[in-house]
Amino acid sequence: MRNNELRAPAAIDTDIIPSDGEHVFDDEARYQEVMLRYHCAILEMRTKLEVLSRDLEARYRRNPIEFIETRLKKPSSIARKLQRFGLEVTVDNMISRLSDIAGLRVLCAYIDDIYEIARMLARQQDVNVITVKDYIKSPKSNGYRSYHMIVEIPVYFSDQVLPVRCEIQIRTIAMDFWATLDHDMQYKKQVEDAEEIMRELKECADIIHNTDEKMMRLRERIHRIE
Ligand code: 0O2
Repeated sequence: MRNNELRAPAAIDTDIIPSDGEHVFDDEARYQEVMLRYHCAILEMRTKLEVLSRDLEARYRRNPIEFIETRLKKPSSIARKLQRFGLEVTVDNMISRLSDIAGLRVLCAYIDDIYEIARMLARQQDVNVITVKDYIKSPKSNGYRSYHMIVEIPVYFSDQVLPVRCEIQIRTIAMDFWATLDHDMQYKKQVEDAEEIMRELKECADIIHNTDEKMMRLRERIHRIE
């Protein structure tokens, strides 16, 4: 039988709330409590996406969502971002200044699926779209492409309803393939041929985008055939 004293409350379940071994915030208990809100927002948002996916599959026998990945930002990464903004590392600053503590990544096969999913989410009454960054229409100079939405949703707890923000990144599988390698490159220090690698990465980003567009057009042609 389990001893009650050994049973960790849900709010400090390390399987849920990420930790990188050090206490970054003075008020650890409050940090844990707030992180649980973001965790719950991810659960709700993920369910919304899964409902869309099931519904579209049932109606049109086509599923625009291939995968959904979720993550809670690590404390060290939260601290780095707050410091980059010249802010003190506090739970209040984290809540008021960061919108990407709770993150969801939606991977689609085709570019038009990205916009369809984004439109369907934005239409939902309880989804308040705060900002949109369309790095597909306006890619970053390094070639990064993805559709980013910051949304706020109400999360229903036992004693209160709280609005919680999440960042949703929607991209094609091919864009994600590129972004993963680019992300690895960003964390490498002192790479000898960094400029050359970045030039080649940019080249690959453009090839990937052309292929994404071509695949979308081919799919339209194939599906037009009776
Ligand atoms: P991580 O480790 O993925 O969480 P803001 O959040 O509004 O203060 P920011 O950070 O410029 O400003 O927002 P933006 O542009 O929407 O980018 C947020 C996230 O998009 C990043 O999170 C990355 O996940 C991803 N991203 C943006 N630009 C690039 C890029 O050039 N390459 C790759 N691979 N990913 C990118 P974090 O917090 O930087 O990192």
